[in-house]
Amino acid sequence: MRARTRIAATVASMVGAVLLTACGGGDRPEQATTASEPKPTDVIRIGVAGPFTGSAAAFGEQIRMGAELARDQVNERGGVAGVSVEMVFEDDQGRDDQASIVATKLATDPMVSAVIGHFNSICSAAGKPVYKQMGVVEFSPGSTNVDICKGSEWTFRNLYHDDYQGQSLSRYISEVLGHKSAAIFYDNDDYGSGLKNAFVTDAARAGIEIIGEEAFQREATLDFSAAIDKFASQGPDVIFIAGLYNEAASIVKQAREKGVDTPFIGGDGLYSPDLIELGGEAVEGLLLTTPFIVHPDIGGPPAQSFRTAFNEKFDGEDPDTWAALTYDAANQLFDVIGRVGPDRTAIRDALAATTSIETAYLGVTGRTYFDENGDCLKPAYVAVVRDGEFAPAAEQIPAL
Ligand code: ABU
Repeated sequence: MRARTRIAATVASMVGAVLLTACGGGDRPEQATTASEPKPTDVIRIGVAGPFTGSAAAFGEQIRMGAELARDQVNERGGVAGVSVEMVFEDDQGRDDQASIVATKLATDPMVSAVIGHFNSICSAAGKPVYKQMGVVEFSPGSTNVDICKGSEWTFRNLYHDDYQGQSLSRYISEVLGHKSAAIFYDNDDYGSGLKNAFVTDAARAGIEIIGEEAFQREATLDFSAAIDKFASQGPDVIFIAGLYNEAASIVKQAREKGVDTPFIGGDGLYSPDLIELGGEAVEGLLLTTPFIVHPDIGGPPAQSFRTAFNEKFDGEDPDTWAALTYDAANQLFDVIGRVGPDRTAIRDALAATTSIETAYLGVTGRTYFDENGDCLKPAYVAVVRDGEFAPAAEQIPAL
């Protein structure tokens, strides 16, 4: 956890300052609708918060495109209950301090009905107290740290969490790949360390020996040669990376340049076309877990229509899983707002009431419904890099 105490204090002071200056004349913040701004019924405003710049900006770019496609499609259909949708994009840079600022900006805009975001777990965690205090839904299409939804009735996500992902990885490594030992690189933030811990816990049960762990700080270095040399001398059956694509591409490239041919497997933070662009030939054969695979062989007609529409809107570019999850989050919010209106509390209550497969929202990534924490009950898949693309692995995670 990075600077959590400092951030909590910052959030408290930022939100406090907003409330102090905002509440004098009534219940609504001071930035409430002015004559030049649309009234709440004129437009539905949704915030979208993600890493639009920084070392994880490839995720942000796909999130932006998934959100824009959903927005444009709903507006072409006449909007939500006849009201057009606009989106406000805020860049958290993949940093928790920036996420607190962005969350405050979005939550104190009374026109914002709900927020899609954040992507990085550290950012969702940093935004959570702000959204909770201001009473705005925070709907993450990417954060998987196990604690993200706990402690706030305003935070939801539409993908699995890392206890499940870590267990899925260890079961795949032991039961499908038949490996008995692993070395681990992990990003020392909420996502990387949480996923690593979940994996290590289940690896003990599965009989996988952990021969070494190497933490790294995102954006601090891209030189992993010392740890690669150490792991190479220890000879693990597999190397697991709990981090994001930028560092993962460097780790795998440097290992291959040193002649290390140990197989690599990663978590969903590696799932980006930029992993392949940066890693090139070195990442061929790499396996990873993911909440969804955007591929011609996966998903029914809704997934294929989404892919086609995305290709058409963005000059042939393919969506990744984060674009698909963002698209689903946006459309689920449109569905809810169409039923209960744009009121923040009504939206929260409607999402919280979506607790069964019968009432689930059916999107391109499957059915989204929530447990009592706002966590989503969706499966994990295994993708492999094959011929420069992500494809479903021949064997998937065995059923529990
Ligand atoms: N789950 C993908 C990486 C983003 C995060 O949870 O930090």
